[in-house]
Parts: sequence; C-alpha cells; structure tokens
Amino acid sequence: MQSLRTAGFYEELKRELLAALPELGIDKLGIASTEPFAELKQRLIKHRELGYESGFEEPDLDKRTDPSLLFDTPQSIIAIAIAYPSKLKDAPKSEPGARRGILARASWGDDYHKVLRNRMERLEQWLRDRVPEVRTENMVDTGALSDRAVAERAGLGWSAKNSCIIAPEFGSWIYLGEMLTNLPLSPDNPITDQCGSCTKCIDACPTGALVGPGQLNSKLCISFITQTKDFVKEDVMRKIGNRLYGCDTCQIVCPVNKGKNWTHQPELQPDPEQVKPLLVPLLTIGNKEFQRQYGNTSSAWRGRKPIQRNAVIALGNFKEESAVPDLIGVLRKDPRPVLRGTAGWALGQIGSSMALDALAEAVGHEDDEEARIMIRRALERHAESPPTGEEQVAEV
Ligand code: B12
Ligand code: SF4
Ligand code: SF4
Repeated sequence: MQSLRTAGFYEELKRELLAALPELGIDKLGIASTEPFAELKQRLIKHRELGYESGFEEPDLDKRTDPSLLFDTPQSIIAIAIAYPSKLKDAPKSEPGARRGILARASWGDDYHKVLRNRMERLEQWLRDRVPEVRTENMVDTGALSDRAVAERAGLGWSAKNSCIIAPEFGSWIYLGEMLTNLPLSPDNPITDQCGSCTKCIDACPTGALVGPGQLNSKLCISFITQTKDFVKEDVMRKIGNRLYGCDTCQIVCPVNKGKNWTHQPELQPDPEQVKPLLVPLLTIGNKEFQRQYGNTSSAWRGRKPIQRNAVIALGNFKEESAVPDLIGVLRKDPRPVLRGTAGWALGQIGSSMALDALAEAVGHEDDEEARIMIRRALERHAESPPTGEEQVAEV
C-alpha cells in the first residue's frame, strides 16, 4: 500500500483528519508510533510484583506492551479522547429521610465504551472513504493496550500524579481509546508534565491508594473497591462514604480540572436521578429493574450486587435511622451473605434500639460464617463505643 501513496499524502490526510474532528465527535486526536512500550513493561512487571494490580487489566504483559502482537504490521496508533461532564446540574438534595448515593462521573450518561466505539466507527468510515485499503483495530478500556500509555505517547496529555492522563485543555475528564492502523501517519510528540510540585491528589486520596506520584495500589483504591462483590473491611467502608460506583476525589481536587465541565457530548450528559439516586430503593431492586435503570451506564458491568452493597454501606455511614426497617429486611431476607453481613454493619453504625434488637436476633440465626462475624462485630463495636451522632459522612 505504501508504494501507492506518498508521505505527502499521509501528511495531508492527517491535516484533514484533525480538521474533521468536530464532525466526527472526537475532542482530541494524536498519533503514536507502534514500537513496544518498553518503559511501561518494566512498570507493569513492578506493579504486579508489588501486588498493585486490580485484576481488571489484561494479564499478558507482552500483549499489553507490544502492538505488533495485536495487529499484523501496525504502522501507527490513532489515539482519541472524548471529554465528559464533571458537574451535575439540578442535583437532587441528599437529606435525612431521603439519603442519596453518587455514581462517579465516568458512569454518567451512556456507557462510554459504547460512545467511544461509535466515534471509532465514524473515524474508520472517514478513513475508509479516503483510503479504501485501510485496516484498523479499535480498543477502548477492555483492549490489551494501556490506553493511558498510548495517549501519553500520542501527546494527548501528560501522565499525572493521580495516575490519570490530563489534557491541558480538557483536564482529566476524558475517556481514551485507540485505533491500530496500517497507515504510516507521522507520530506526535508527548507533552510535558505540568503537575510541578503539586501533590493535592495524593494528599486527598481517602485511602492512601496513590502510593507515589503516578503510582496506584489498586487494591486500596475506592474506585476498585466499589466494583468488588465481596465483604469490605470496616475501616474502608467508612471511607467509601456515599459512593455507589467509582471515585472522583483525586480528580475533583486537581487544580487543572477547576471549572472544566464538558457538556457538548449529548450521550454523556447525566440524568440527576440516575447518578445521584435515593439509597433505600436500591436495597431491594431486582435484576430486571436494575438493568432498566442502570443498564445503559458503565456502572452496570458488575451487576447490581456491588452497588446494592455500597448503598447499604452509605446508609450506615449516614447513620440513617429511617432506613432501619429496610436494612433489617436485608439482614433477615437477602439471599446473599455479603448483603446480610454488610447490613449488620450498617445497623451497628446506626445503633438505634430497633437496629440492635435485630442484630442480637440475627446473630443467632445467621448461618454464613463471615456474615455472622460481621454482625457480631457490629454488636461488639456498639458496646465498646456507641455512635455519638457527631461524625459526619464525607458526602461526595
Ligand atoms: C484497571 C483499570 C482501573 C483500575 C486500576 C487503575 C490504575 N490506575 O491502574 C481501577 C479500577 C482502580 C480504575 C480506576 C479508575 N479508572 Co480505570 N482503567 C483501568 C484499565 C482497564 C487498565 C489500567 C491499567 O493497566 N493500570 C495499570 C497501570 C500500571 O497502567 P496505566 O494506568 O495504564 O499506566 C499509566 C499510568 O498509571 C502511569 N504509571 C503507571 N505506573 C507508574 C509508576 C510510576 C512510578 C509512574 C511515574 C507512573 C506510572 O504510566 C502509565 C502511562 O501513562 C484502563 C483501560 C486500559 N485498557 O488501559 C482504565 C482507565 C485507566 N480508567 C479510566 C478511568 C476514567 C478511571 C477512573 C477515573 C474511574 C472512576 N471515576 O472511578 C478511576 C481513576 C483511578 C486512578 N486514580 O487511576 C480511564 C482513564 C482516563 C484518563 N484520563 O486517564 C481509562 C484509560 C479507561 C478509558 N479508556 O478511558 N481503573
Ligand atoms: S480514585 Fe479515589 S481512592 Fe482511588 S486513587 Fe483516586 S482518590 Fe484515591
Ligand atoms: S492534583 Fe496536582 S499533582 Fe495531582 S494530578 Fe492534579 S496537578 Fe497533578
């Protein structure tokens, strides 16, 4: 193919492509070369040795770092970014008797995987109209490559201390995706790190998950923990606050993100009731109803269980007395031990006499060992230090 087209053709193609971004619905685009990501590979090996992986990453580190293992003779990687909103207009109030949880911004609006795939399809068509012999392979999030490493190499943004890619014009409120191609487009230059001496994200992380600049221990990260399905440790449950899915703290505090809120991508705009829902109805939501309410968002990929568990945790953190009958319902009737045990913890946090009576009764009936331990701990903890009602949940 190259023999048929000159370097000048590809330079012109790239210029035209950059000019076509608004019509393609893409906010930023850059080109990365296809050499192996040697430095990243060393980081990933270290990351694994330290036990910092989340388990959601592609396990094959060669595939993660060598584009030629994923595509026959790749010539360039087109990296794209789509900017998303950070502010909730007309946010419903979370108040006593009507407490609400929050989904992280990365799950506002339609699932970003779907939105980015749509933009990639438009891009692919645009390229095919001009170069019929083009070959491409698209990746968003679930692909083998590190979307951030590609974006960094393509000059979309710098790899920041909160471990996100920050584009100077959009902040870190961007989703990333890439397209491997057989087109020899000229690579762009990475941009300079602009974090400077700032450490706001590291200082603000509730769990100390940012163990160093740009380095994350996923196992400690609330974003990861809200996506797990098992019991959560007591001290971490307190730090989850009212987060139902994901965590935005290390981005919210970032000065580069200040005032940045992207409202131009129609599919990514939030429905306030969906992203800041009432907690109590979530306790008993069925599978079908969950899919109806959340199936379009990126928060649904792990099913309803983590979000329901997090709703129970949030009610415990709020010490929401009006939710005691509903939490007792979960404690007694939910078929999932994680939900029953966590409801036990939440009732212990609230500590009203109705909550404590239910716990005392449940401890004798609970047949799952882990759930029973959690319920017993809730009673013991209450006896050791009854809640004062003065602690406030860090509502986000
Ligand atoms: C696994 C995963 C997670 C895990 C682990 C995250 C992590 N930091 O490793 C969990 C569940 C915790 C997570 C959380 C989030 N995620 Co996530 N996640 C991924 C996924 C699937 C793989 C990331 C990965 O491989 N991590 C391992 C690390 C080692 O690799 P990496 O982050 O790609 O590496 C870069 C940097 O971290 C840095 N780095 C890594 N190690 C080191 C070490 C040192 C010393 C230094 C200096 C730098 C450095 O260099 C690399 C190149 O830039 C990617 C999609 C993909 N396929 O790449 C999305 C992705 C990274 N996630 C994304 C998002 C939006 C989020 C959340 C904001 C969602 C939320 N609101 O809750 C949070 C952010 C948390 C955070 N501070 O990172 C976006 C990031 C967009 C951006 N602007 O950066 C991605 C790219 C998805 C996408 N396609 O848009 N995620
Ligand atoms: S997403 Fe939350 S828990 Fe994870 S590193 Fe950022 S602030 Fe810390
Ligand atoms: S808060 Fe400061 S250190 Fe952290 S990512 Fe933003 S600019 Fe960089």
